[in-house]
Amino acid sequence: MGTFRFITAGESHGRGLAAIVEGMVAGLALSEEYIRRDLERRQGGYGRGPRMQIEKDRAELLSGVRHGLTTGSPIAMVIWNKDWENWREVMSVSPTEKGGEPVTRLRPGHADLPGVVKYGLDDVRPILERSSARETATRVAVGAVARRFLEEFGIEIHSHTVAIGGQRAEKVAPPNWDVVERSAVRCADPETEKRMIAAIDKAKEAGDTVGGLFEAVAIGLPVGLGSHVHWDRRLDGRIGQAVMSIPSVKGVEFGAGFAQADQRGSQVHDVIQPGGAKARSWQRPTNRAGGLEGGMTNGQPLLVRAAVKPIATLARPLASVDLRTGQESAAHYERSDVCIVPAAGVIGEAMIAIVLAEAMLEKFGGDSLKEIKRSYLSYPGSLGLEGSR
Ligand code: EPS
Repeated sequence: MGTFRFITAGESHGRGLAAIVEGMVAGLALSEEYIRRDLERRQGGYGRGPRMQIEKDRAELLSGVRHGLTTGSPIAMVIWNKDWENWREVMSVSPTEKGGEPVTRLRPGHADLPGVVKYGLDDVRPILERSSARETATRVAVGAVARRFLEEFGIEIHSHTVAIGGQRAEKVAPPNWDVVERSAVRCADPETEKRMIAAIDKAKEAGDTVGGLFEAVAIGLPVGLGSHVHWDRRLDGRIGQAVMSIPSVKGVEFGAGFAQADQRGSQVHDVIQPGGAKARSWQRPTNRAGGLEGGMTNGQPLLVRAAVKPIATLARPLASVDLRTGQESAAHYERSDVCIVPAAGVIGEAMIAIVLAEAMLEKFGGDSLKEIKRSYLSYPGSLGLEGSR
C-alpha cells in the first residue's frame, strides 16, 4: 500500500463526484482556487460535447486543509454535478414511481457489454454512469494536490497534443507551454492546430469521433525516483499503469518509445559525456530514454506519450444488439464529445503527478513539508550535484 493514495466515488449524472486523498504531508499551501485551474483545463478543448457547457467543475475541500495549509489528515473533496438537476429521477438514490427507463442497446467499445454481464444487470445505466470519463474530474482534482506538492521541489508537469484524427504536429521541442495553454486543441504548432480542428469538424459532421496522441513532460525531477529492484517499484511500469488507466488510452510510450523496436542499440541509447573534470559529473546530450533508465528517473525530463482512441459513443451509432431482445439494434446515444484528446493530456498530467508525488514521498519520507524538504535537500541527486541536468 503506497504512502500516498486516493479513492474516488461518483456517477456521471449523480449528485456529484468525491475523492479522498491520504498521505499528503502537513504544511502544504492548498486552495480550491488552485485545484480549479486544472479542472477548468480538463473541461476545455475543441471537440467537447454539450455537457461541458453545463458543468463548471469546482472541487469543494471538506477536510484536511485548515487556514490554507494541509494538516496531514485525509483530504476530502466533492465536485457537484450541475447536470444532476436534469437526472434527479433517473439517478434517484431512493426508488421512484417511474423508475428509470433502462438503457439496453450496448455501445461497442465502451464498458456496456462486459459490465452488464459481470454485474448481472438488465440495464446498462449503472455501468455507463461509472465508466463515463466524467470520473476523471476527480483524478484531476487529486492530481492538482500532487502538483502543488511537486511544485515545492521545483517539479513542473505539462502536456501538449501531438496528433488528432491523423493530423500530427511536426516535432516542436521543447513546446512553448503558453502557446499550448492558449491553443483550442492544446497543440504547440498553430498550422497543425488548424488541421486538427478541421478533422474534428469533419468527424462531427459524419456523426463520428476522432482520437490522437498527447505527450506529457515532467521537468525538475531528482535522480533515483522509482527503483530497479522489483517489478512494482519500476517507475516506468507505475506511470504506464496510471496513464493506461485513463479511459480511451490504448498505448503508452516513453522517450523514443515504439520506434526503438526498429533501431540498433547504438541509435537508441543516450551516451554519457563528461560534465566537467570533477568526479561524479556527467551530461547527457540526448534524451531518447525519456528520463528513465532501469525504472528510475535519471535527472532528464520525463517524456510520456499516450495514444487515445476515438471515444466509443457515436452520434451515428454502430451496429449492436439490444440486451432485452437479442435483436440487432443501433447502439445507445444520448450526447457525447467528438474529441477528448486535449482533455486526456490534462488527465495524463494529473495521473503522472500522482505517481511522482507518491515516488517523492517514498524516497524522501516525512509527515510535514519541512521534514521532507530537509531530507530532499540532503540528497545529492536532487541538487544536481551529481551529473549535470
Ligand atoms: C465527461 C462527461 C460526459 C461525457 C464524456 C466525459 O458527459 P455526458 O455523458 O453527460 O455527456 O461528455 O464521457 C465520455 C467521454 C465517456 O466515454 O463516457 C467529462 O466530464 O469529462
